[in-house]
Amino acid sequence: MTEPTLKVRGVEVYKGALDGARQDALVAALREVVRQAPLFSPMTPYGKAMTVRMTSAGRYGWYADRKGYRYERRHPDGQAWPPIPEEVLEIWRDLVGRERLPDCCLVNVYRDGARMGMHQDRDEADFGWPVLSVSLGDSALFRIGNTTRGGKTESLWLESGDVVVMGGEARLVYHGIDRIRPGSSTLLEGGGRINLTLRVVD
Ligand code: MD3
Ligand code: FE
Repeated sequence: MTEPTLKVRGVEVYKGALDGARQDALVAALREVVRQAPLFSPMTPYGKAMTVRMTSAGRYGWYADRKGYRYERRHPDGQAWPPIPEEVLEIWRDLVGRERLPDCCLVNVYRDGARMGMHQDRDEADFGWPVLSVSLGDSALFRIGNTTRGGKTESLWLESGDVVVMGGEARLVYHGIDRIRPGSSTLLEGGGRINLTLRVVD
């Protein structure tokens, strides 16, 4: 296991953790995930569609509609979620360990002005396990707040190939994506950003 490049409020950032070849391999594996489990725009409880498009791999997928946020065993089309690609699990084993593997790999796709408002990740049973995030494609302005809503925040740019681990004190901090910098990466044909978040669900 390697050392983080920087630590912001307990959030561990591994800059450039994935070289170009590994990023390309991830994109190819994710293309297959999206073929089996097409992207959709979850609805917020307020009845507005999220600007980020999503799908999942693993035993559970994250889902949202007017009834709320939750993990589901099946894609909204009815099929089980595809398995988490081996290339993705390898990143978790390197930085988190082999004791437990993630149950869910949420795939977030950001295109044309998509963003994600400040929120906590608290739909999981055990906050003792960290969340791991992988950034691919265009750079994103990531905002880190506090364990309660409001207060001062800190922002940092996440670039393609960066990996972030949120464990311990950082696991329940509010966070969000303010904006994407179009044209900042050539990884994805047609531009945009993909973020993977790996979570232990139950
Ligand atoms: C800090 N995704 O899917 S990843 C999410 O870039 C989510 O798509 C963002 O927030 C994205 O829930 C941010 C970085 C991240 C992920 C999970 C966290 C930061 C976190 C959980 C706890 C604290
Ligand atoms: Fe989150």
